[in-house]
Amino acid sequence: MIKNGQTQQFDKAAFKAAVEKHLTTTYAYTTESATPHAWYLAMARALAEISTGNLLATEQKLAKEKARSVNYLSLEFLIGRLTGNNLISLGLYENVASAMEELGQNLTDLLEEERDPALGNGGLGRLAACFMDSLAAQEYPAVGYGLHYEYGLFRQSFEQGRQVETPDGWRGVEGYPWEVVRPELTQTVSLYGYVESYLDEDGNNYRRWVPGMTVDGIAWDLPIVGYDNNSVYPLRLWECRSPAPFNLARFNDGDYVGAQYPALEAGNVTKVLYPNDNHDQGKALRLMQQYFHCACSIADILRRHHAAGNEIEDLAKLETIQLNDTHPTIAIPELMRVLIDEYKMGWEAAWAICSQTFAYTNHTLLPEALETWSEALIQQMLPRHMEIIFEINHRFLKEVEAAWPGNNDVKRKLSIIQEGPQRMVRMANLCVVSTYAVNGVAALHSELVKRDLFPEFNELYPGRLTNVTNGVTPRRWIKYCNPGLSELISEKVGSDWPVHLEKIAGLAEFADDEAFQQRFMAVKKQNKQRLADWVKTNMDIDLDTNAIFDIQIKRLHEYKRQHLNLLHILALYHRLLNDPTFDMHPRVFFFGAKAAPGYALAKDIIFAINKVAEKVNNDPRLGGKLKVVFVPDYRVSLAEILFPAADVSEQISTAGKEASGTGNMKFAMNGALTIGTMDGANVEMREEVGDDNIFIFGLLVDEVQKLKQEGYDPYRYYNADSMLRAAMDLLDSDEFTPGQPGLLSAIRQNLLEGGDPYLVLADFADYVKTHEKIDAAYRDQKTWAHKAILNTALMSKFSSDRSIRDYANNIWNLKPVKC
Ligand code: F55
Repeated sequence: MIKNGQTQQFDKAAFKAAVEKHLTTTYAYTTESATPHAWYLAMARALAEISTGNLLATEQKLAKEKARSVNYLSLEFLIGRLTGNNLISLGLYENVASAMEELGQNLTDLLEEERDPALGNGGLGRLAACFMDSLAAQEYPAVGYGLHYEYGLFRQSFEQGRQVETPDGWRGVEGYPWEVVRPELTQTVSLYGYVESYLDEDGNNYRRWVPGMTVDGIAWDLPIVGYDNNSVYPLRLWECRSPAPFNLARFNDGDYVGAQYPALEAGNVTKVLYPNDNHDQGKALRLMQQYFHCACSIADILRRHHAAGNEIEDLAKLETIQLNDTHPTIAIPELMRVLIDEYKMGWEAAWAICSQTFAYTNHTLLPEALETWSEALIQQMLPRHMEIIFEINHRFLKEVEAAWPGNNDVKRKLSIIQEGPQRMVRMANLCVVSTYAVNGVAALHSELVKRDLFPEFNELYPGRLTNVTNGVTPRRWIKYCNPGLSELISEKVGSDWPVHLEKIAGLAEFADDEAFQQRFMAVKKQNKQRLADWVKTNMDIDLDTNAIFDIQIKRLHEYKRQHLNLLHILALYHRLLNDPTFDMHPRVFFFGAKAAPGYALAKDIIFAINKVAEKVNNDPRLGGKLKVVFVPDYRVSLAEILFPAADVSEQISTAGKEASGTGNMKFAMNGALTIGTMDGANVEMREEVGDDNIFIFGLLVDEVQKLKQEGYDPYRYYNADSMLRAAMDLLDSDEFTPGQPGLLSAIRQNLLEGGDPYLVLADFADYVKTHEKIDAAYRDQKTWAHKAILNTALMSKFSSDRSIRDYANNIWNLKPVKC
C-alpha cells in the first residue's frame, strides 16, 4: 500500500485511513474516545505494516540471490523506541507529522507515548542495536537473534535516595505495535534427560540425546528499517512457552524431576532479562535462557539455509554467526550436535563447518565477567552438549601438547575445563578454540586481549585475535536526537552525512568561524534548555543553562568510578564553603545509572550521590554554583535528551577496565568535550581530535599494573592530600544525612580499608587538576566552541557503519545486497 518514503510518493489519505482503521478495529477506540496513547499505537501499527511488507520482500530477495548473511546472536538488544527512528529511516517524518496534525494529533507528543523496549543492560546490548541499524543502512544481509523477554531491564525509582526496582512490562497490555509474531517459525527446544548409544539399520553406532522435556520457541520479528533504502531486516526474538508441568510425561517419571523442576519454577524461561552487566552469576535459569536462545536461532538459521535451496555442506560459505560475548557460546556445541547426531556427519566434517562459521566478540577483561558454567549443571541440563565440549577439549589439548610438549601449566591454563573442587567450563576458551575470528572492541582492549588475557592462544592461532573498534549509529545519535545540530551539519556538508559520516569532517573548516561558533553554541543552549525543562518537570529542580553541563551516564560500576566524580563534587563543595579565594564557573553534574539489584556498593554510591544532591541543590551558601542531578530510570529515550545537552562528558574508568565505551562517542559527536582516562576507545578518540580537544588524565594501563604489583596503598594518597581527605571525611560525617552519620561510610571504607581496587585515590589529584583546566577553558567561549565543533567534526571514525564495514571486510567476508 504505502512504500518507503524515498522510493514512492507518500499517500497521506491512505495513511490517515490506515491509522483510523487501526484505532477502531485493532484497538477499539473511536476518534472521540481515543487517548494519545491509542493514537500512538494506531499510528505505529500503520507504520509497522509498511515495514513488515518490506521485511518479507527483503527476506525473499536474499533467499533468491543466495546471499551470504551474518547472524548476530546476542542475549541483549537495547533498541530503544522505534517509532521516531523508523520514521526517519523511512523518510516519512514530516509527512507523518502533517498527516497526524490533520487528525488533530501532535507527532512529538505521540512519540513520547512509546515505552522503551529495554531488552539489554548497557553498552553491549546498545552496541547490538547500533550494529543492526548499520547493517540495514548499508544493506549487509543480516538477521539479529535475541530473546523476547516479557520484562526488560527493571525500572528504577528512588525512595529516600535509594534505588528501588520495579518490573518493566515494556509491551504494555496492548502489545508492542512494531512486533509481529511468526507462528510458522516456531521451534521445539529440548532440555535435561540423558544420552544413549544406538545402532542404525546399517549397524553404525551413534549417540543420541533423549530429552527430559521440551519447550516451544515462538518467533517475534521487529523490523530493522534501512535508512533511505528498501531493506528491512528482522530482529528475531524468541519467546519461550513451556507446556504445563503436568504434560511432561518423561519429565515426571525419572529421578531427575526434583532436581530439574526448580529452574523452571521462575516461570517461562524468557520471563525476565538478567540485570547484571559485567558480572556473571552462574544461575541455572540463565544457562537455560542461553541454550533456548541458541537452539532456536541455530535451528532457524538451518531452516533459512535449506529454504533457500542450499546444502548443509555450504553452511559456512553462506552463513556466519557472530557471538556477542560468550553469552551465546552454547550455539557451538549445539551446531556440532545437530550436524553429528541429526545430519550424521563425522566429527571432522562437522568441526570444519563450525569452526568456519562462528566468530566471537570479547567485551571485557574483568575476571568476574568471564563466564564459566559448572560442568555438573551443563551435564544435567544439556548432557549431549557436555559430551561434545569434552571432545572439543580433548582434541584441543592434543594441539596444546604438540605446541608445548610436556607443559602441564599451559594445558591447565588453556583448557576449556577448569579443574578444581567444582569443575567449570570456561566459555571464552571454548570460543577462542572454536571460532575463526576473535575480536576486541577497541584498539587498546584488543591489544590487552592478546597480551594479558589470551597470549598463548595468540601464539597458537596467529591472526585469529583481532580488533574492531566499536561505533554508534549517527542516525539515532545525531540526526534523530539532535535536530538542531543536524540542520547545521546538513547546511555545511550536505544532507547525506548520516550514511557518509566522513563528510562531517567538513565542519572543521568552520571551527574558527565566529558566526558558525555562535550558531553551534546556540544549538547547544537549546538542547541544554530541553534537558533543563525535563529536569524541572520530572524532578522539580531549577537549572541555569549558563552553567557547565557535566554528564556521566552509564551503568553504575566501581570500575567506571562514579565515586571519583562524587569525590570531586565533594571537594568543590568543601572549597566553595571553606576557601574564599576559590572561584568556579557554575556547574551542573548529571548522573544517570542503574545498579545491578544485588550490587550493594553500587547502590550505596547511588544513595550517596542522591544525598549529596539533596543538600547541595538547596544550600544557599553555594550561590547556585553547584548542582547535582541524578536522573531516575536512565534509559535510551533519556539518553537522547542527555547526550545533545552535554558540555562535558565523563569517561573516567580505571585504565584497562573499560573495553571500549560507546557513550563517549555519542557525547563527542554531539559537541561535548571529554574528560577521560587513557582507556577503551578514549585512546582512539584522542587520536582523532588531538590532545588540545580532549582532557586526558590519570594513570596509564601499565602504570596501573605496576602500582598494583608494587603494593598500592590508598592511605598514602589520603594522608598526603588535604583536599582528598576533606572530601573523603565528608562521607563519614552527617553533613548529607543530618543526625545520621555513617550512612555514606561504605564508600570511604571500601576505598581505604578495602584497598581501593580501582585506584580512585591514585587518580584523584590529576582528575581535580584537569577539571580546573576545563573550568578555565569554558570561560573562553570562542575557544570552547572551536574545540566542541572539532569534536563533532572529527568523530566520523566512530560511526557504527565503519565498525560494520570492518567486520564485513576483515571478518565476515560479507557484501552488500541492494534491495
Ligand atoms: C551483560 C551481561 C553479562 Cl553476563 C556480562 C556483561 C554484560 C554487559 O552488559 N556488558 C557490557 O555492556 N559490556 C560493554 O560492552 C560495550 C560494547 O562493546 C563496551 O563499550 C563496554 O566497554 C563494555 O563494558
